[in-house]
Amino acid sequence: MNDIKVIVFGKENAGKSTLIRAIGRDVINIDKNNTTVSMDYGKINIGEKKIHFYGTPGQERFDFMRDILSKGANMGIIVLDTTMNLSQVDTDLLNELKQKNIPFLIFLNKSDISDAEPIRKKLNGFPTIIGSAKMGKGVNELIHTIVNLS
Ligand SMILES: Nc1nc2c(ncn2[C@@H]2O[C@H](COP(=O)(O)OP(=O)(O)OP(=O)(O)O)[C@@H](O)[C@H]2O)c(=O)[nH]1
Ligand SMILES: [Mg+2]
Repeated sequence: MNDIKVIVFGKENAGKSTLIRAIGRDVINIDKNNTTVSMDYGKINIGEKKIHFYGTPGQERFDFMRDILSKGANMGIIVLDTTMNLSQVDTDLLNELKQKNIPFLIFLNKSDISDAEPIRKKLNGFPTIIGSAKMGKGVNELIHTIVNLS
């Protein structure tokens, strides 16, 4: 498969839009007052592969957008804000992706200002990458893991 559709999930303010900006060059963020009101989109080409990233809005009122964007997804990324504890929204997301059989990675974001290890330990058994979308840390590892999984 040469076109890979990756959906970026996570709760409000986790850093989804920032992560997509860190991944690609031609990126669209549809934001209003610094929150995503529709979607983000970014694309990277690696060899023969085109990886399309669709960022979802974190606000609950946009639940419908997540369903629309998730159609035909090959992979998911769950962005977690490691300055906060795991929330119900996060565990619901994990369970939903497991149920839908969509392979996913968890990006433990904001590790520039927080110790991500405690959350990583709690997520024992899930594939995690510690990073910082803002600093561009962990982004290459994320891309390579996606390419290897696809
Ligand atoms: N310190 C730090 N701040 C970050 C990092 N990633 C994102 N942020 C900040 O977190 C805030 C929210 O980032 P966004 O990328 O807009 O978050 P989002 O998940 O797209 O938010 P919604 O679209 O509202 O769901 C912004 O102020 C970012 O600068 C990071 O790795 N480290
Ligand atoms: Mg956003």
